[in-house]
Amino acid sequence: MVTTRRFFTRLALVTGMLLAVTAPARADNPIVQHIYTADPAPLVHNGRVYLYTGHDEDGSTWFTMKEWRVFSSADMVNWTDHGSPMNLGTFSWASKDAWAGQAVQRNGKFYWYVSAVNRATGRMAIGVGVSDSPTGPFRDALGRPLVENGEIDPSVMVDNSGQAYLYWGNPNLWYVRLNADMTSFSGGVNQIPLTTAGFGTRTGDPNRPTLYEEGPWVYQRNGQYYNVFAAKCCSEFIAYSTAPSPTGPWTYRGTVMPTQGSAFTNHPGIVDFKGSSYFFYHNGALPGGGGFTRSVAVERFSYNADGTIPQLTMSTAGPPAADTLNPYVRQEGETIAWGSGVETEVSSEGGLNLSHTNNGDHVKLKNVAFGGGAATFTARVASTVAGSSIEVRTGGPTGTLAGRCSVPSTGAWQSWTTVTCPVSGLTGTRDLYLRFAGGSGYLLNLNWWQFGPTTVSSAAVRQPIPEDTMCSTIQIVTATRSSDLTCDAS
Ligand code: FUB
Repeated sequence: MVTTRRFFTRLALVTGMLLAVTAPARADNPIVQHIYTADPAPLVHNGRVYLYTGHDEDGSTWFTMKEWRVFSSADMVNWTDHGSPMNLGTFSWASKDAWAGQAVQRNGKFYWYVSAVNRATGRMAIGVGVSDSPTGPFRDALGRPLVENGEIDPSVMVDNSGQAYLYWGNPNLWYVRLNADMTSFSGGVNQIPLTTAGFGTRTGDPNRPTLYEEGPWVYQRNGQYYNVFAAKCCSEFIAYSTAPSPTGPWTYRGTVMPTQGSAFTNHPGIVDFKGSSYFFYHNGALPGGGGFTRSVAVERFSYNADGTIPQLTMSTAGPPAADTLNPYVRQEGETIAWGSGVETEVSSEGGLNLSHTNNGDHVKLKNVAFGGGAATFTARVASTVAGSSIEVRTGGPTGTLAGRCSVPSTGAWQSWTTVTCPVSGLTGTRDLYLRFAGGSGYLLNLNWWQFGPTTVSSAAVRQPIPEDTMCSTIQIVTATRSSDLTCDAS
């Protein structure tokens, strides 16, 4: 994957897509740049949005999907990669096609309903993974499909009465009433009548008289039920219907997002978070992107006063930040608003780390709240080369230099050390760029980073300074200006 992804990045550079690759300052949508993602399913839990996606393989010429991925954010702009906590191997019965799904929390557990081919029947089935954590790992809750009728795209909803429903389908639309255990259902498999009043009128395909195609996203809001779905094929657009009950009758309400974005599918997901509503979708906006190499993106929106959804347009800017990022607590290297050239991989220290950095690659972090000012930058790094560094910049990837941390060779890509360097000019709330510099080839891995404030607050003092930091605790605590600090790993 890494090799092919890098190929696309380098190919873009030489084939005239220079602008798209090197002008990230104005583009923060799609959400994830280091892999292709599809079929977004957001879930709000404990002050974060967890984003469950599929993963289109690089260079795909079909929906070649082997795993599902999880990302999360507390501000809708900086997204942390949690890797792949569920894949086809999680389901012993599944042979291929790790397609769309949705996760929900209940009973203190997280249930992730997904589509995959049942090896025994060769048909698409719906499986359910379960975990104690929103980021997994997930295990097969049943050891067999929950339900199977050859159709796809499960959407799960627990309504205000506590009744859970699972909807899915292409070309039809189905639902079951889930039992409280979330892994069984009662009342059989029910078909929702696809009427033109309920789901709009499609022309040109006598077998598909309504606009409903696939990808239902069903939820309850202010006593009304919404079914937002991929409409018409192909290319798809996003439409929606509403109903007074979870089982209908449905009334077609129109377009949420017209056909846009160079992928012939689209797939909706909607949540409310920190006072705003957000619409997730996918497109083919990344270099090398298209119908089978898709990327998840997001827009902020407001419901109209009558509860209808306004028509939305894909953007490269994405939503404004819903919160600030605190640089004085440890932040993961794989937390990214926009990454250029970088990858992520599983870290020997747990979670993921940022990886495969070349000279000039960078990550952007948005809306970082430096407040009165930062004095130091500390990073947990690994490298097999000498002479690389992390440049701390503002205003752009080659903007104002606030500091530079030298990174030594640690002997192996997963042998970690901590480096600290002085920084200056970092005050207020601003976007931050971590740029990787050095010779040729891969430079360094970054597991986490953290700034130290100029004025040490009680909160900052409580943050432990790692033992192998080259700055001593006393140096940091007594420094009032960044120039007081000379400690560095070099
Ligand atoms: O990602 C595979 C399939 O493409 C999904 O299941 C559909 O919704 C469409 O997005």
